[in-house]
This record gives sequence, structure tokens and C-alpha cells, in this order.
Amino acid sequence: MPASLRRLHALRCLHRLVPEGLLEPHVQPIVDLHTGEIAALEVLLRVRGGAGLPDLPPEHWIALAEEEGCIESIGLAMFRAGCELLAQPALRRCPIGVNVNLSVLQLRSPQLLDQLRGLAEASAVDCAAICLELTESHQLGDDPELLQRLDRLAACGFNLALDDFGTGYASLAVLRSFPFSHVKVDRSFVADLPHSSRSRALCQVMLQMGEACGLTVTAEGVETAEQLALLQAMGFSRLQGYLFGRPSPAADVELLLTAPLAL
Ligand code: G
Ligand code: MN
Repeated sequence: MPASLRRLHALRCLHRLVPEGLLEPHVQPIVDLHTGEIAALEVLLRVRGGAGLPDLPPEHWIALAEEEGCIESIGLAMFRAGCELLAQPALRRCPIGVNVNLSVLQLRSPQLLDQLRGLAEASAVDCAAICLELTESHQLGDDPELLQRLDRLAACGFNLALDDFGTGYASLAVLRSFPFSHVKVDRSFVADLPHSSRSRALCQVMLQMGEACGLTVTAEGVETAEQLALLQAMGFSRLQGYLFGRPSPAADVELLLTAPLAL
């Protein structure tokens, strides 16, 4: 099928994803080398195969949903999945947090705070166990309304992470002004580590800068033992990537929590 037709087909399917239960949330561990344990699980959007849906990578579905103005319902469905995870006995027994991705476009909705708080309450989940990851793909800018919304989310107890740091639009002013408590170094820097002294220097600087601002710094996309060794030598302790676990269905979270970690 030509790309333009595939896109048209995807656009037609987009609105079916939430009502027909075609989303299959996955989770990926974020590990802490200090404790040797999983510190948090990131909820990742995955679309079920079959059901007449085009086979598109998750980031394409997200981009389409943002363009079409339906990222709100998809984002809320992922947030609900995060709350349901935290409500499971396996997670209630241990201090593992859940990270949920939030599109900057969702922040434009005045109802967002009440919706998120309502969903957390419905699952009897503490907002402080949830970290909302905002990607740099849309300008946060110096919009005072967005800043106020983020301040309110933080005041409610949610942790906020600046995702994919280093590649998007976020300037240092975003770290200065917005109430982020976590920053995630984009995986492209980690991929380049072994053969780029500049990437090594930039990872080191991002870690130092984040920690100097009192932020928890995570390196994303760790795939090899060589990358792990380099990051460990720099002082990174929070890591995420295929080396520690690929995204797996949220329904199998018990298995994930009992499997030994590849640390
Ligand atoms: O932007 P964000 O960090 O939320 O993106 C998460 C995406 O990165 C997920 O789709 C996930 O499958 C992917 N991902 C997670 N770990 C790795 C990794 O080690 N390597 C690569 N290439 N992708 C990864
Ligand atoms: Mn993320």
C-alpha cells in the first residue's frame, strides 16, 4: 500500500483505538544501579496488531493523534493504565513508581489536572507515585499558562520529567523555570557514546547539570554492556534501555517484577 493510503487508513482507525480497546499498554523498567532494583516502570503506548489496523510504529500513532487533536483521550487511557498498574498488589508491595508520557498538547486542556487527579483517586493511587514525562517535541516556551498548569500538577504531588533531553526544543530556561524533578537524557547520546567523545562529554555535562539543579537524571536507550560501563563510570545510576528489559505487556507485570535484573 502506498504511504499516502496507509496514512489515510491510519487516520480512519485513530478514533477506534480507545473505544475499541485497541491500545495495549506496555511497560519498560527504569533501573537504579545503587539499589540494584527497578526504580520505576515507564508505560509505553503500543497498538494491538491485527483488527484491520495498519502496522505503524507507536511514535507514528502518537504524531498522528497529536495532529488530529485526539491525543487527549489516548494520553488519558495511558495514564489510566499507569494507575491500574500501581493499584496491583505486586506494585503496592514495593516502592516502584510509574512513569506516564504526557503530550504538551494535553497540557492545553484546562480539565487535565482534575482528570488526572480523578483517575488516580479512582484507583486509590498516590499522585507522588506517578512521574509525568513531557517530551521536548513541542515548544514549552515561556507560556505562563503552561507553567501554571505544571506548577499545579507538581503541587498535587505528581513528579515531572523532561523527556528526550538534549535533542528537542527545550532550552536551559525550561529547566530553570519549570518544576521538573527528573530529566531523561535522550537515547541518541547514549547510542553514540562508544565512538563519540563529544557524546561522552555531553552526557557527563547533562548529568552534572541535572544533579546540580537537584534533578534525578536517567539515561535512556542503554543497549550494550559498553554503554553501561561508560555511563556507570560517569556516575549515572538511573538507566533505561533494552539491556535491562524491552517493553513488555503491562498485563505481564508480575513476571517482569519477579525476573532477575540484568545488572
Ligand atoms: O520518548 P520516550 O523516551 O518516551 O520513548 C520511548 C521509546 O523508546 C519507546 O517506544 C521504547 O520502545 C523505545 N526504547 C526504549 N528503550 C530503548 C532502547 O534501548 N533502544 C532503542 N532504540 N529504543 C528504546
Ligand atoms: Mn518517555
